[in-house]
Amino acid sequence: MEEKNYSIDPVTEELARKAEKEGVETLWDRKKAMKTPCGFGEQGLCCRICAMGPCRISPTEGKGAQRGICGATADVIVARNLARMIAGGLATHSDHGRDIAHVLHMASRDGNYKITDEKKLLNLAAEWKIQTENRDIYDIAHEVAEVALNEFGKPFGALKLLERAPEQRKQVWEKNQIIPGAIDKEIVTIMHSTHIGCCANAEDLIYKGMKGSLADGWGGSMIGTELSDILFGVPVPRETEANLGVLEEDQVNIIVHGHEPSLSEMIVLAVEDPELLQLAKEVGAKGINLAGMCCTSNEVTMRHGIKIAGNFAQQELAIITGAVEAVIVDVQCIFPALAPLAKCYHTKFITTSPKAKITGATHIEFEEEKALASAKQIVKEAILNFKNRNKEKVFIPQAKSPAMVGYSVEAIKNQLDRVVNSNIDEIGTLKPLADCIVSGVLRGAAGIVGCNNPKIKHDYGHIELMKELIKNDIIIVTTGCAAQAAAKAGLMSKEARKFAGKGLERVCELVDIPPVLHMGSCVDISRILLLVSELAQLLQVDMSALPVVGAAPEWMSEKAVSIGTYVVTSGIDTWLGVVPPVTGSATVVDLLTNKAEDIVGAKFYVEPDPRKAAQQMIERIEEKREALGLSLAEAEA
Ligand code: NFS
Ligand code: SF4
Repeated sequence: MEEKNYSIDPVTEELARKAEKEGVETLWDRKKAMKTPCGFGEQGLCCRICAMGPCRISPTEGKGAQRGICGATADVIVARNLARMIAGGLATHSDHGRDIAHVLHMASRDGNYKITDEKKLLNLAAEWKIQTENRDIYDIAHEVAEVALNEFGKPFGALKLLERAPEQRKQVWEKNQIIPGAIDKEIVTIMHSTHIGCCANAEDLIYKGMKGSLADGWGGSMIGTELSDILFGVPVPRETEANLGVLEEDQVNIIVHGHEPSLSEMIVLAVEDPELLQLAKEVGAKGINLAGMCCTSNEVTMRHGIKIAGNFAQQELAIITGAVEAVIVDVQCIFPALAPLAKCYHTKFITTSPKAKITGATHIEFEEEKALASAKQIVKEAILNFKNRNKEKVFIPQAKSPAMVGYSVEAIKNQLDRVVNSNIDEIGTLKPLADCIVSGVLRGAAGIVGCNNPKIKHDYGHIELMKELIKNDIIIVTTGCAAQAAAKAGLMSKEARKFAGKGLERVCELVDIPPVLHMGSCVDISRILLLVSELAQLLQVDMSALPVVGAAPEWMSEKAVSIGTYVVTSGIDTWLGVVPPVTGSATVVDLLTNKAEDIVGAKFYVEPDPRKAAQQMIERIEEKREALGLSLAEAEA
């Protein structure tokens, strides 16, 4: 059968061929059926905000409609659409953060949800000036949860976690009046301002977008990460395996897919339940094999080493193996296509969240009040489905890669301490990392994050970019589906050191890390913000001065738009591999890819070719080094 050429990952190619043979469709088939995308939509020039429209305008051609019926210009239409994308992403991450805060609020000594990291809880309580002395740890937890929940709707004041940014950065935000207040308020303000007949100033709309995005990165997402660590543990380095080859022929295979660890953590417990393991034996399986997809996978692999089945573009392929008893999902990044697809196999597609019911799926509501019982019921469904597996349809590709995961900021510090620090006063800081960057052994760091998008060959954008950068002694931190691409490609194994330049290779050996560090899910990009913020504070500069860059080579979601915006607004230049729908406005393009640098000290670059993007990133890193007066030449290795 012909090469599909959808992906650089042979497992993906193999399963795409199987799909074709079996007459089931995948995202790539639907992408083909889509033909040419709408030019108006692609440029951001279609407005559906009121019922006088939809208005599609073509100002660049000088003929046809130049403005919307209300008179909105291209600049306004494009900026409004972009601001709404940011609000969508901000809402999604933040609602995830809020859910976790509710779980912390219900945590109890004898309940399903417990405090796992007391130290992190106490630190956060101290940061938020919550009384801790002579108090029960669960009382403290509940108050921390209340304060976190207040961050969503408090009537006055700035978001608390912004305090963690370097002074210089806070001044930039203050000067531009983009310090966000309550998280929900920022979403509402964007929705209000983008209503028909409200804000009609592109620049101002972009500022609102930037402000809102900060409420994601330093607000909802950071709350999500902090409280998840308190509840489920701060990730530490551990081994895992990645790609669909992690499925097991003779076991009940369960995939958890989606985002919030509150569900997946309970599934992790449920698959270890002796009664359920016994039931699996009774139906003829050797055991229960749990694997993950998308960010839920990142959450449970970081904390338990649960195997990574694949990333966003592979979700259908998991079902197409014919070996998956159940795909259990909660929220976000779940293809509605999984429902009809699951019916072509024996797979049970189980939705669990009231926020994400999907027609054609089996809905078993996950009730947090009786979390473990709910999780067990869901796992039982999967086990009972084992007998329906059609052996003739089963094909599990053999390929999988070993990976080290679990690099929280705390874990990175520990790792550095273990090997590099001889000075007891410096234990628990990023000083050794800063030293490596200052001396030039490491030229800089890159955060490579985001999704898969069939506009880019699957995983190609991520892997090419990562390989180019590590070859040039730039250490990589990664999250989301980019991290899973790296794990599958072997870039998170110790052997990957051989792809690194001399300086990075040496650091990897000394510190015992791979050149590409898995920092978690997309909400965990807040970890990257804190890492960069701490580095900046160590070197006593603003975040924008550091030789640090960001990239989302295969991004697709509104969440990614919000992330890209808060990363830039935090002073980190960001490369996009997919063109955002803003090209219809020269003003907006100029703001994002040029003027933003004067405003927040960083800007967007758009470069679909990962090799070219890598070159640009390397140049930018060297520019920053020079501006800081750091060594230009390669350090003596
Ligand atoms: Ni992030 Fe996670 Fe993946 Fe993209 Fe979706 S799973 S929140 S949005 S596709 S990286
Ligand atoms: Fe058209 Fe203006 Fe209504 Fe948008 S808000 S649909 S541009 S009339």
